[in-house]
Amino acid sequence: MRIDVVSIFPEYLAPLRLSLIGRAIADGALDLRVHDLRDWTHDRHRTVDDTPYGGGAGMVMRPEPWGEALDALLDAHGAESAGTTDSADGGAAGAAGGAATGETAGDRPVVLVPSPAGVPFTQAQAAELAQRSRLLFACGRYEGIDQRVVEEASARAEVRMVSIGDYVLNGGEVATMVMIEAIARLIPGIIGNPESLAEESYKDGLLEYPVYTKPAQWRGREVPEVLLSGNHGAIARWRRDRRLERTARVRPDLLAALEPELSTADRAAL
Ligand code: 6GU
Repeated sequence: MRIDVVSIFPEYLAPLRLSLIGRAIADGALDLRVHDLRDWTHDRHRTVDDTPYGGGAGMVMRPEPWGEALDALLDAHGAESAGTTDSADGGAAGAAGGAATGETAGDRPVVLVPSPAGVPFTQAQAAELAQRSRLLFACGRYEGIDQRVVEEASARAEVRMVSIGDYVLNGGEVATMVMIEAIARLIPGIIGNPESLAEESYKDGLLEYPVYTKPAQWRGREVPEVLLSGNHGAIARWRRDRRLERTARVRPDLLAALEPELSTADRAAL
């Protein structure tokens, strides 16, 4: 998979090169290219914003640099020569990534525009995006990017405004990191243990059960006895009950959605 990120703070994305995602990038499984929006400006001050038409507080991102960035990154021929901040490895990794990901007409690039005004980003969306060959994150400041950019990009890509939660961030960069981490770990071969993907919260709409490790006694606190019993059926039932109980307590909205599918044993736990 190839992921482009366009931002006026490209350094913000540096932590993505650490840990599991960092290894995926180093291994060539993920081709991450971070670009500075100002590379597509032409004035002396590298201006990217201006005051909003119609008045109001704050600034709005001007459409021209965004238009040029999308031209360079979404156009098949312009992509390799675009102003990447990762020029050391970007070109070579990109050529390999494009061939390996086998981009087709039925797999249009997805342009994600992080915004508190977007549709909520979910695990289901992360799983769907992990199947794509090309993603582009357009990080704007929260007052937003001129809406015509979204309209124009829609001709060449699937454009989605996405929010990571009901709070306001200063810009799209941190939200982009959240989404890239959620998506990248679902790309086959990227996470170490596929079983930990299968078991985790949200996959089936329930939150995860509490976990314990050695020592069996710590500061006078015991590990729940059933976990030491070796009775796999009892352990599975205990874990499911804890998941139900926890979901009911902290996320009643999630539990309500599952209510019709619960078994008699599930209902007994609540
Ligand atoms: Cl995706 N962007 C910004 N700027 N703020 C947010 C957000 C995104 N999601 C929640 N708040």
